[in-house]
Parts: sequence; structure tokens; C-alpha cells
Amino acid sequence: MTQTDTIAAIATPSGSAGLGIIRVSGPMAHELGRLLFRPAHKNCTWQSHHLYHGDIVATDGATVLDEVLVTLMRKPHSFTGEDVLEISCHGNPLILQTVLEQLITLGCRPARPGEFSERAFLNSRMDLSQAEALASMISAQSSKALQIGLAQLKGSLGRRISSIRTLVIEALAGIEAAIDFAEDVSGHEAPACLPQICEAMTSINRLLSTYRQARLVTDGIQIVITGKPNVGKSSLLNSLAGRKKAIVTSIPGTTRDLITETIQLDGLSVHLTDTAGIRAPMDAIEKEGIDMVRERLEQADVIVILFDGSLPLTDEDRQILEENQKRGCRIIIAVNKSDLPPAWETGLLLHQAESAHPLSSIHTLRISAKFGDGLDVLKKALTDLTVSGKAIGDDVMITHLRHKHSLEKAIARLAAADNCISTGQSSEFAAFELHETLDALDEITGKKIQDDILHKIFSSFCIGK
Ligand SMILES: Nc1nc2c(ncn2[C@@H]2O[C@H](COP(=O)(O)OP(=O)(O)OP(=O)(O)O)[C@@H](O)[C@H]2O)c(=O)[nH]1
Ligand SMILES: [Mg+2]
Repeated sequence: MTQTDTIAAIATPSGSAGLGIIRVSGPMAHELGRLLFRPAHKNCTWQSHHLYHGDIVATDGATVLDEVLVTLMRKPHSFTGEDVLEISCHGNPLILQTVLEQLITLGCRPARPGEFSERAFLNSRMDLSQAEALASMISAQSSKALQIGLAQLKGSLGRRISSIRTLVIEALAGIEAAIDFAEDVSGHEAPACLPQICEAMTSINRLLSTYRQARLVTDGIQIVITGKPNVGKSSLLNSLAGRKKAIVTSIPGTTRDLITETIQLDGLSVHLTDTAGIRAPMDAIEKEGIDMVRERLEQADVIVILFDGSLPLTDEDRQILEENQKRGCRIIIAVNKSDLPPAWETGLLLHQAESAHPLSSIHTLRISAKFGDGLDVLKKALTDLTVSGKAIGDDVMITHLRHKHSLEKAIARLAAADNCISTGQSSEFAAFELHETLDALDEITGKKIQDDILHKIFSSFCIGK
């Protein structure tokens, strides 16, 4: 699909930097380069993918705006599949804005958010899942999230979808033959496509099962620290963060608000929340703080319940454990102040925890938030409980809710097709379901997708991408 207009945008973040890049794409890219760029050397022949040094000169033909490097990438071997001009300026927003204005004066249009990627997709330079992976990669917050984004950018998801598609097409071919030659093959051919349907379903299920972990990797793991007042929650947050983020005092009820900090653990983003100690509130402020804790606990991927090992265990401690076990999320029991003589056996608590939650993934460990003992074990438990490192990078993962919905739609259609065949219904019904399966799969790669959804996807990208 050829676009008739030429678009331009600043492709680097706003603010001052060493360099700033302006990207131009469309049929006028070369002409605009010729009009604005004055080469430093005579041998500027505008060869594709070559770097030329010179000045950008304003449309008055006299005012030098910046000393730059320019590259022309001729279609189709460019990011968008169109002629692309990249101007590498000095990273002053005033320079970049002025150069952009010159381009617009000469007939360029400012690019919409994500429009370069949209053109790349429309010109078949990448499928939709790759364009989305590009956006995810640019916003990735951890090395593992980057790893997933990069694999998808290289087309891993598109290839997996294509192999599932092939299975569905094989099944469909068998069924359509049964329809076309009803007298010859009916009743024999149809069940022969069941293995392909089964294999396609297994493959989709495998992809779907990666979603939860992949989301944890891309969004980060939500960890909430809870416990009675004064057990050392804020001290633990500070130790994990490696800086003094929360106020620590010996006065119970010090923390009132939710205090958050994001750290990197084993290549993953971990969002920690320190909270107000749970007890019967002394005043309206503390009550509000405790209500906020309970809300936040609902969103946790892992709850760290902290106990003070140096003071006798109380009913409040037991109630906090019980209350959180009901949430059914992963729990780590951390018995703090291991540097002080223990007042109780950790086994006691573990027994209570295990009897209430026999199959749970409860970990119990002793730590000293103040002196750092046991924190390495705690950090390892935090990531092990949520994301098994082995799975990441070894397999194709899905990270977008849109992909999950399309896969769920596909599997429901496959199940319906399977049912039509097993119950001996007319082959047309199964064929219809398989065509619907293909449509659902094609939404992921963008082979078949409604324009408004496409626009919505690209408009969530940033300008210049
Ligand atoms: N000996 C020792 N003291 C600790 C340890 N962790 C915390 N403390 C002390 O326990 C007291 C309470 O610590 P905080 O981190 O403020 O406890 P908290 O759970 O955030 O308390 P609230 O905000 O009131 O709910 C402070 O005096 C800390 O120095 C530890 O590992 N060992
Ligand atoms: Mg605190």
C-alpha cells in the first residue's frame, strides 16, 4: 500500500541530549533532503544507506540551522518500506523543532503517533505482532521484558501463529473436500481432521499458559509487605531498595501511607509496597491507611507477611496470617529481627500456615531487615515464586491482552469445530468454525483486522515511532 503524503517527526525523546533524530518517510523524502541539506563534500550522491555530513539550511537558502549527518534509505529497504530520510541533529529541542518546521513548510505532514510503524505494517515490513513488540521493547522496564519483546520483534509469535494456521488449513481442506465430494467421502474424511484440530488446540493452550508469567515480566511483580506495626516493614523496604525511602522509628504506627519503590531483581522489575501496620486503628488517619493496605493486598502477586521473631507471637499476628491466606495469592512468611534472640519457634507458625493452606506456595524464612541477613534468600524466593526463569526466552510468550483474547476466541472456535465433527453434524458447520478460527488467528498478525482496531493500536504508540 503506497501512501501519497510524506510524514516527519522527531524520533528521539524531548529534552536536551547529545543527538536528536528527525525521521521523514514518504515519496518526498529524497527531495526534502536535497532541498534542506548542504553537503560538506562534493561527492554526496544520495546513495541509499550512506551517511553524509553537512549542514541543514533553512528554506531562505542562507541560514544554517545545524551541522548534521543525513541518511537516505530508499524503498523498500527501509523501516517503513518507503523512502526514509533520517537527519541526525544536535539534541537541542529548539534545533529539532526548527528543522521539523522547515520540513513542514516544504510540504511534509507531522506524523501521527505510531504512524511510521503503521506504514511499516501496511507495507508488510512487519506483522502486527512485531509492530506491537517494537512498542513493548521501547517501553520495557527490565532485561527479561526486553528479551521477550526482542523475540517477538524477530517474529517468534508470528511464526507460531503461522504454524497453527497451517494445521487449521489442513483440517479445513479435509472438511471442504468432504463437502465438495459429499457422496464419495462423507462420514470418512471429516474425523481425519481431528488430529490437526487437537494439535492446534494444544499449541494455542501452550501460548495462553505463558500469558500470566509474561505479564509479570512486562508489567513487573507487585509485592506488598504487611504485618503488625513495628515488625520492620519499612526497614525491609529500605534494605531491598538500598536507600532510605520510608521513615523507620521504634514508634508503632509510623507508616500511614503506601510507600512504593521499584527495584530490579534477577532481570525483573519488582514493585514493592510498604504499608501501614495492621492493628485496631488509633485514629481516622490510621484507619484510612489500613483500608488502603487491604485494597493494595488485593492486587498483590506476592504478599510478604512480616513477623517480629524477637517478641512473642500474638493473636494479631495469627489473624494477619489467616486474613492473607484467604486471598489465595503467593505468600512469603518472613520472621524478622533474626539478629535478636528468638522468642518463638518459626515451626509453630509454619504449622498453622500449612494446615490452613495445604497446597500453598508458602515460604518461611528468617531475616534481619536491619542488618541484611537472609535478604538474598528472600529476593530469590520473591522471583522464584512468580516467574520461573527457565520459561523466559525458551518459549514463545504472549504479552498482550489483545493476543490473549484472539487466542481464546480461536480455541473456542476449534472446540466448536471439534464438537461438530464428533457429533456427526454437517461438515459445513465445522468448516464455518474453522474459518472463524483463522480470522481470530489473523487478528494477531494483522492479516485480517478491522481498521478502527488497527488505528487504536498504533495511536497508543508514541510520536516518531
Ligand atoms: N534488631 C532489629 N531491629 C529491627 C530490625 N528491623 C527493624 N528493626 C527495628 O524495629 C523498629 C520498627 O521498624 P520499622 O521498619 O519502622 O517497622 P514497621 O513495621 O515499618 O513499623 P510501622 O510503620 O509502625 O508499622 C525500628 O526501631 C527498627 O530499627 C531488625 O532486623 N533487627
Ligand atoms: Mg513502617
